[in-house]
Amino acid sequence: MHSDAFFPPRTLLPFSVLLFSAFLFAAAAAKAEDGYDLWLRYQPLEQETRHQYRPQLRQLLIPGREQSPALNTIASELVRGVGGLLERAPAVSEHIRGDGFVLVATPQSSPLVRAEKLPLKGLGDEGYLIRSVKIRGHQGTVITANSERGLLYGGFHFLRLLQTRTSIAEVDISGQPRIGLRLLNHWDNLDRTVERGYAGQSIWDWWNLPDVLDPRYTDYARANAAIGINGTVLNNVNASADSLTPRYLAKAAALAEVFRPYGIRVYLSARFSAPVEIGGLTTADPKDPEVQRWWQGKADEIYRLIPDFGGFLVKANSEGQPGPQDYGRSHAEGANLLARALKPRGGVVMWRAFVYQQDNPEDRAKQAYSDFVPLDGQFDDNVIVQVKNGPIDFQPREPFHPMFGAMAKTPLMMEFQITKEYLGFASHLAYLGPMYEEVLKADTFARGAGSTVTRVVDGSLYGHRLTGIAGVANIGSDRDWSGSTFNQANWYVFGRMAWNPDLSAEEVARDWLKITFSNNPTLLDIGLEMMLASRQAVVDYMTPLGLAHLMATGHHYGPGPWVSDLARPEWNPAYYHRADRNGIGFDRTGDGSNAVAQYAAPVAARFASRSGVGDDLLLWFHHLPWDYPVASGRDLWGELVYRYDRGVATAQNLQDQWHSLENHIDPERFDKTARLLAVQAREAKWWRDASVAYFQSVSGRRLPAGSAQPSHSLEYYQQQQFPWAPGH
Ligand code: GCV
Repeated sequence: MHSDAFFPPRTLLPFSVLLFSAFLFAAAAAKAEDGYDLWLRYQPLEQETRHQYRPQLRQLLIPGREQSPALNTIASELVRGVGGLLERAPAVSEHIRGDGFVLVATPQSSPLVRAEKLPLKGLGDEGYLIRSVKIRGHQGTVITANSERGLLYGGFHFLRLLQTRTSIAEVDISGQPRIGLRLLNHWDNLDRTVERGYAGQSIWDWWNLPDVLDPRYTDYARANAAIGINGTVLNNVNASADSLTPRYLAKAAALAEVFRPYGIRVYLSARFSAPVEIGGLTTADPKDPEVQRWWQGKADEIYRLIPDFGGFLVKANSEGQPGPQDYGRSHAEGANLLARALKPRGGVVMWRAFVYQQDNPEDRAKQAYSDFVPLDGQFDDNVIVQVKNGPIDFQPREPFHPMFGAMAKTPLMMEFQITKEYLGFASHLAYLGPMYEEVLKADTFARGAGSTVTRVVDGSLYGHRLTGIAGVANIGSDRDWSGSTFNQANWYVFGRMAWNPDLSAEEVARDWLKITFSNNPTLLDIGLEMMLASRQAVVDYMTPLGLAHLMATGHHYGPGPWVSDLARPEWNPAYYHRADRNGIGFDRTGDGSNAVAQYAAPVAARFASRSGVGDDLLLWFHHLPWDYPVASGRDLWGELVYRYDRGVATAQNLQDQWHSLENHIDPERFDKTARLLAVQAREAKWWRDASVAYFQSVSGRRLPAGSAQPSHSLEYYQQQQFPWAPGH
């Protein structure tokens, strides 16, 4: 019996097939470590650990699996996982035969679980409970939940306990996501290019869908379900209206079918002008009744094909995309148009706040707030506004976006970038956990101390039920999915923090290292040090002290702080650093653009204070003379060069640290990572040298004693061209 309407029944594989596929998997996994298996490696644990676990994992009971794709999925994953980790799959049985059983069931699907009267009440639709129990005199473990989706997440958590070598002897764990929509955003185009993608082509083979279902689609769903991701926006926010044509909707529906048993819903980026481009209308004006009817018809068509369709993501009136302002309407009027079409079927609109206009002379960092905050209260209740973590654009370090906390009546969701557009593409090691943590823990002070960004995003600050977090995916058709082993950690930490934003970057990194490599203490210590140092290193060698957007034009590969001749002011790095003979930095205090005023008073006061803001964001908010004394005791120029040097030194150290781990890592992943770290060390030096050469030419200052001259002249760096850089 299966009680969860979320998973419609379909023909199931017999269990012998599951076992056989688990065997095949184990055999395949014993081969090369090419990174394909992500956090689902299920390689044998250390012998001693295997022996400890085995008596506790003799039998697996999953009543109702024959009728339910979701339960079948859970069963197959547990057999595969336990079988691989312990080198012995548990017997799948119908009855408890002794100690060491694992019973996976809802109270509805198992009278035994029902009789335990376990506290499931507050766990909602996705939560779960894992508890050691004694049933009919036998010792075992129950994984239970209110729904099959909860069982799925409980099953994956249980596997994680084993993968991280956590005792299951007296386990009592409950888990529940803090945020409702936990989504990946793919910036994937219909021709399989990926905007800001550095890991090969799009994994969506649009051309051959729906006929060809690449097994990768299933593995993608498994990997995401394992970390709690429950939705995916399939196509780029710079959307083609063709994604909404019947041909492409059939392709999206085929993917939705694969993802459904894993609790993952499909969403689409919608192009605002679609009614004109594919609907034959002469306008896309939200107030036009024909336009409204067109979107309603489109929503009906989608729901006929994808009954659990999640909704639309929209980039409107931003970077050349069409939007409601083309018709003199507001973002709220545009969002509500789509929201009303989706509302009857429970769909949502995620309306992006990433907007800035070329004819608007206002500081770019202020524009989204200025556009959106006055609209607070005007959005329908199935609209959530999606806000990037910082006010500019996924820079290595930005302050949190001032919209967080500023719109009490509107649910806001977080948009992080997992792909490293501005942090060294796929080749540099930059573990983004510390960046996500820094933003989520930032205190907006919107309702006094403790009004963290997390509390805006999880809805608790203003009591919103619609909550969400999105990560721009770093996934492509590369064998290792993300272009490098360490990039996988960014996908992983995004999912884990989306589920529980209170997790620390460090604990997630530790789990990831154990699961990805091994439990070896040296590996864990050094691996952790590397990961935790890596993002600050990138900040140091690219954009230290709160500088931003110094990357070369368009593709954003490498340094271009000298660029100042592009048509739109805010496309030029010079717009952001404002360096001249006298000083450097963007004055966003009351004497400058006054962007600080968009933050709550205590935050505004801190950011406006030269001594209070902290050196990490100093030049984001202040324009200062080169000889300004910073907290370290150095002058600003000295500190700038010091940080560039520090970044290069850390990048070099990452290489040495990695080499010290050679005996602990399989040759394939060791070698690829070593090569990428060499690229990073070389490029860190390039970044530092080019930037120092440029700022030296502007400031006319000498390098501090002990700091090396750049290897080449400024002209040399300025002449570098990269017309074929990926992802652009
Ligand atoms: C999808 C930045 C990126 C663009 C991206 C845009 C956005 O500007 O460089 O590639 O477009 O952000 O988030 O919409």
